[in-house]
Amino acid sequence: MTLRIGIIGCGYKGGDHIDRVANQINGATLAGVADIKQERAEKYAKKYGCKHFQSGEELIASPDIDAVMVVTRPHDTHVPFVLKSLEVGKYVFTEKPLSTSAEDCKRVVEAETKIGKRLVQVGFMRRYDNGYRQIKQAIDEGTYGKPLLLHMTHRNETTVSDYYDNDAIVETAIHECDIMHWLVGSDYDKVSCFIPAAQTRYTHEGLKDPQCMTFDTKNGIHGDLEVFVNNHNSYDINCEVVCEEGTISLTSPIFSKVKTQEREQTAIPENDSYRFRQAFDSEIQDWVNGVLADHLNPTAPTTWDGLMACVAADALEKSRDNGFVREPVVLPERPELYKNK
Ligand code: ISE
Repeated sequence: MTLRIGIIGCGYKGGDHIDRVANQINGATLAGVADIKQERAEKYAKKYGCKHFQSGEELIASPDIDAVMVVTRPHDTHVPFVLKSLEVGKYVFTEKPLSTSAEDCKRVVEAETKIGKRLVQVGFMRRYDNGYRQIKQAIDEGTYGKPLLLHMTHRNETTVSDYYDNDAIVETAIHECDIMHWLVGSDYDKVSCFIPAAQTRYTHEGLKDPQCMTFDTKNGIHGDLEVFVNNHNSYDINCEVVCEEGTISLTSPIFSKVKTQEREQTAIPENDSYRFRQAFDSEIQDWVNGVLADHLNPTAPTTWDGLMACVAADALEKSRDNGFVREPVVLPERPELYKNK
């Protein structure tokens, strides 16, 4: 069987996934697209000879679509499409964040728990990145002793103009909210967000840039994170894990280097599509394989992971607004469906 995928959202990330599904993924075909801006959907429908649906709801309800991908903006449009897909019993992949608030994510947890089967995968693609995977393996196997500290930086070259303070947390730091607890295998105890006085001149009134965050897990590991989204140099993602007997760090994919005029140069990626291409390809292939097997990979990011990240993000926002105190991260009880992963 070839899985007929429908994609809602044809913007920057949507376009990337559309090209991926149409050209890259085994066992699937791009069957339809929808976007609130009709001309964007029309463009891709023409490019790939697939159906153009007038709305996301129409795409989800169509008998020509087996499984749905939600890649819309703003991010609080994800949950309604995810819930609609669950209503008609279709598998759905949604880009991160699952939503912009934990309350909203809980509605998906409830709906999926009622069905009693995992139908949702959340787009925390970093879990599929070969670098993060090597780090996780070393931590799990205790190769360098136990992990003590994580130093993380999340830097973007520039942002879109409608990107504000909360986006630095719920759109950007949400990746670290997910990856750190996954790497060290422990839920968060407390998090904090601090705004340093020195701010880049390239930001605007609604966006503090850079921002500094901390994460402390229940098993006592401390992480610090710099979010700097107008760094005016490159897409620069770093993660260094300090263990008892060694440190492990991510490197960017580098395929060549230049030596010239007594200097050695390597390129740094300019955006996430390039930096995490291997991770994006692997996550979508994993989702497709899961849907075709009628059983999502138990290690793929779940609705619960989407909720956990949003609970941490909510606590970060609270800390930022309440004088940078360390805020507790309080999770509801984990339903059976999301245990033993
Ligand atoms: C974007 O939505 C992403 O997911 C990128 O990975 C992140 O670096 C960027 O800050 C976000 O805006």
